[in-house]
Amino acid sequence: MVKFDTKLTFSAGQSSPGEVVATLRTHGCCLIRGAHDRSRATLFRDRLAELYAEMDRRAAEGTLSEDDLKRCHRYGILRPLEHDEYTLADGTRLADHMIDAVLRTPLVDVVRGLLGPRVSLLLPTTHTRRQQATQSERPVPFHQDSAVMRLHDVTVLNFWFPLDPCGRDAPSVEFVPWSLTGILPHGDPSTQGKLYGNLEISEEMARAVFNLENTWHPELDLGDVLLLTSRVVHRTYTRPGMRGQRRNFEIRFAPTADLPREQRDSAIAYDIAGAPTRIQESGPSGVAARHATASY
Ligand SMILES: O=C(O)CCC(=O)C(=O)O
Repeated sequence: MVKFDTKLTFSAGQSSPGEVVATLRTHGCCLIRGAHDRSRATLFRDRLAELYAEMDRRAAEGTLSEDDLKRCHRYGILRPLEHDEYTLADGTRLADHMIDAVLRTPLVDVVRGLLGPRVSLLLPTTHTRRQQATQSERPVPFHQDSAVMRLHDVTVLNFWFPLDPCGRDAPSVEFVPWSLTGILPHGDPSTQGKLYGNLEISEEMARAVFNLENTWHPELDLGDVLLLTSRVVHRTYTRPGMRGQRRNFEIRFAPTADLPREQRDSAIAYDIAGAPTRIQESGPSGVAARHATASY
């Protein structure tokens, strides 16, 4: 673990996009410290706390819609891109904060370097998440995002922003830090009935292929961002004795031209050759962007 910490950790402003992209190509994941405004992250986190409390209250009293129960509550997920009314006190939409955290910061250079100048923001897998050490639903098991999204031949880049300190007292993310070229067998029959059973790479399979002594699970704080590509094997990092909760948001981009028609039509396309601009003709907007596709 220690050797990966050095290799895979960058500091904002002290590393070139080229170095980050090269690391992603080899290892499928890395961490950039200090790449997200901490005070805005705190505001975002506090607003999320209210929204999660509201979702829990409505789930408990039985007034949450079937759709929200199925797609959000049991996964600990909220979808700000489907809710224009989710705003910070100053009126900023949570969705805009998430998008700007990548497209209006130097992180956009990494997107361009890895994916090219025409990219799409994938709505179904751009969301917030809550993991609590004590939650009743199990945490996310080993998987590859490519398999979950059924985008085996498309490179998707996920920016995962922690909004609580995590990795010591609260769950974080654990990686087998190698960029693979293929998709491992998944969908463990023994866990089919369980949450995430369809995407799970079994522990047995992971052990047969990798040395799991060498996973990477950095401790994270507000201001950090994890970057991961879609074939890297990863899961929620939990350990006995953890007591805390972690909120985060994650936002995913793919090269527009590589997306199959269906995903392209339900994504938001950007031209990032220069200053990022949204390509208006393509994709849904605001609350209209409602998706029935599988969550995870
Ligand atoms: O947030 C987590 O605990 C796991 C996230 C994950 O596996 C993913 O975003 O693909």
